Formats: sequence, structure tokens, C-alpha cells
Amino acid sequence: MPPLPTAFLRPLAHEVGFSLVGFARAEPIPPRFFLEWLEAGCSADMDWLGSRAAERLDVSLLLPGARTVIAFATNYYRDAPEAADSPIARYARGRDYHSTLRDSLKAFRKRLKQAYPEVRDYGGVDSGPLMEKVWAARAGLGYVGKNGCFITEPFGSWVMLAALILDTEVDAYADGPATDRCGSCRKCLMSCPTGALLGEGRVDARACLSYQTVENRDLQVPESFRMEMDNLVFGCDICQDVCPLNRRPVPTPNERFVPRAVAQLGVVELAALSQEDYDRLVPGTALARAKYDGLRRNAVYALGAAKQHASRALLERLREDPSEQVRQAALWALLHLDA
Ligand code: B12
Ligand code: SF4
Ligand code: SF4
Repeated sequence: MPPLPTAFLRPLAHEVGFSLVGFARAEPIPPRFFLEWLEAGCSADMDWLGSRAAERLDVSLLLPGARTVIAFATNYYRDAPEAADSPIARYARGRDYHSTLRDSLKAFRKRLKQAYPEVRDYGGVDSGPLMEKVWAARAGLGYVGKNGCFITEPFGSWVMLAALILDTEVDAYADGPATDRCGSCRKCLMSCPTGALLGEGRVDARACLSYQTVENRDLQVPESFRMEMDNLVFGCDICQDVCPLNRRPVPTPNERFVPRAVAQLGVVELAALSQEDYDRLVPGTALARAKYDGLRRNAVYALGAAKQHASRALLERLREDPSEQVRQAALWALLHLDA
């Protein structure tokens, strides 16, 4: 089959909602950085990262005969004053990005299949065994900064990524990652409150507050990290907020990223959230990953870390909460108020 024309694929990607698109040859990924990262324990308890390592490093195990990986990036930055002080990271304030990017990917695949029915593909957003930052870099959309985030020229790092593998060539490929623009800057390394950035874009998930607030399903978060959660309930944007390459964000026109009502709640309201309000406000957003008790546990830590004395009565009430996660967090927060 002749190579697919990028002149057809590029506008199609924009029509279905992606902000950036690029094309990389589906060559195996050198295993060193990923395997060393796993061996050092940097994946914390996200065992799913290591369990499909071979497929992550060689996409022809996901799609036999793979020739091309199309990388997509979607700008999610919204300038929303009502959510300006939200303790929820920007990517999680609107509708769940998984469904937003998946819908774009689905529409892209449908139109691709209509035009080229013989092409076979395999796609993913976040949860598939695909190294999305590597593909975005190879496809020329930007590079991985010292903060471990993928940085693009037009939108900084405020982009979510997706990838699609094809068993067909395209007529033009990128030359590789865009030029590294970090230079001698070290702002993110200096600003990370927990020292999770190890240099060269490596992140130790065990020490990353994004991991601790989103992925850590344990009863408790280690105490040294709780202390740093004074305005963090879900995800962490500190190393992106300080980045000079994010100074001129471009507000996305995509309405799905408009912050939802839950992003207008402060730490106190999130700690006091009733099950009914949770059911009304959270499903359909990425926050659902932390579940009702996990979200409240994090908010309770934030009250303790910020020494919010005015919330003592709420914390006393949460000491009797049916959830052990929340009860233990409330006990810690109360002790910390008086420390
Ligand atoms: C596991 C994971 C996490 C973990 C670990 C983070 C990490 N940086 O590895 C935790 C839970 C901590 C996390 C946090 C966040 N995450 Co996350 N996460 C992932 C996931 C599922 C896998 C990442 C992975 O494989 N890590 C392993 C390391 C070793 O690989 P790597 O990250 O690709 O980095 C290496 C390579 O890129 C390599 N490299 C760099 N350039 C090049 C070029 C070439 C050619 C090659 C071969 C290699 C190479 O060097 C890097 C360092 O070793 C991806 C989705 C996916 N399927 O890819 C989302 C993803 C990386 N996360 C995302 C987001 C948005 C976040 C948060 C910003 C959320 C938040 N606000 O709280 C934070 C950011 C934390 C940070 N500073 O990085 C986005 C990234 C968007 C962006 N612009 O960068 C992704 C891509 C999800 C998506 N679909 O958009 N995340
Ligand atoms: S997301 Fe937060 S905790 Fe994680 S590396 Fe960045 S600043 Fe550090
Ligand atoms: S803060 Fe500086 S070092 Fe860190 S990613 Fe941004 S430009 Fe690079």
C-alpha cells in the first residue's frame, strides 16, 4: 500500500479536536531509561507499568507490522478565575480528559477507516501500554523538560497526549524531538516540594505529590508528603506553574475543559463533601480515580498541613467518619493543628 498522505491526516487531526499532530517511525524504544527507572523503584506501586514493559518498548507487539506512530497533543489550559485557587490540578478540573481525547481518537480512526479501509491500527490515551511522551518527542511535537513533562512550543506543557499506531507508512516523518529549551534553568527542580525530580526528565513517582494524591490507594500517605499538601487535593501543577515556558498559555476553545462545579470548591468544602454531592459533582471527571474516601483523605491532610484552625469542628466530626482512611487523616490533622 502507498504511504498515507500527511496532507490528509493533519487537517483530520485538527478537525476531530487535537491541537497538534506528528508522525514517527514505529521503531523500538531504547530500553535503558525505562528499565532503569523501574529498577530504581520510581514507579512506586504502579505495577501495571512494568508488567507490559516489552509492549511499551516495542509497538510491533501491540500491532504486528507496525510502521508509524501518530502522536497527538490537546491543549487543555483554561483561564477560569472561578477555579483559580482550586486545589485540583488543571488537567482534572473539566470533563475527564480520557473521554475527551478518546472521542477525538475514535472520530479520527473512523474517518481514517472510511478513506483507507485496509489500514490496521491500535490507539490509546494514557492507560494503554504506550510511552506517549516518547512518541510525542519522536513525532516532533516538543521535548521532555527537566520537570518530566512534555513541553510544546505553542502550548507549553498544558497538553494531554494520545497515540495511534498504524501498520502503514506515511509520506513524511518528523526528525525527532524539538530542541530542548530548558537550558540552564532549574526552576522546577528547585520548586518541587518533595524532591521528586531526579534530573533529565526523570520523576520518582514515590515522592511525587501527583502520585500520592491520585494513585496512592494506601490507607495513609507518608507523613513527610502530607505536610506539603496544604493546597493540593488531586494532582500537582507546581513544576509546571513555575516553568518559564508556560508563561504564555493559550486558552483552549474546547468547552470540555471548562472547570466543573467541583473545581470551584475549596479544601474545606472538599473535606466536608457528602456522598450525595460527590455523586452529583465528581463522576465524569478524572477525580473519580481517587474515589470518595481518597479525595476526602487528601482534603483532610490539606487542612492539617495548612493548620486551618477554623476547621477544627469539621475535623472532630471526621474523626468519627465511617471511612478509616478519613478517620486516620482527621486524627493526624487535629494533632498537627496543635503541633
Ligand atoms: C506513570 C505516569 C505518571 C506517574 C509518573 C510520572 C512520570 N513522569 O513518569 C505520576 C503518577 C507521578 C504522573 C504524574 C503526572 N502526570 Co502522568 N503519566 C504517567 C503515564 C501513565 C506513563 C509515564 C511513563 O511511562 N513514565 C516512565 C518514564 C521513565 O518514562 P517517560 O515519562 O516517558 O520519561 C522518559 C522518556 O520520555 C525519555 N525520553 C525523553 N525524551 C525522549 C526522546 C526519545 C526519542 C526517547 C527514545 C526517549 C525520551 O526520558 C524520560 C525520562 O526518563 C503517562 C501516560 C502514558 N501512557 O505515557 C501519563 C502522562 C505522562 N501524565 C501526564 C500528566 C498530565 C501528569 C501530571 C502533570 C498530572 C498532574 N498535574 O498531577 C503529573 C506530572 C508529574 C511530572 N512532573 O511528570 C500526561 C503528560 C502531559 C505532558 N504534557 O507531559 C501523560 C502523557 C498522560 C496523557 N495521556 O496525557 N504520571
Ligand atoms: S508534580 Fe509536584 S511533586 Fe511531582 S515532580 Fe512536579 S512539583 Fe514535584
Ligand atoms: S522550569 Fe526550567 S528547567 Fe524546568 S522544565 Fe521549565 S524550562 Fe525546563
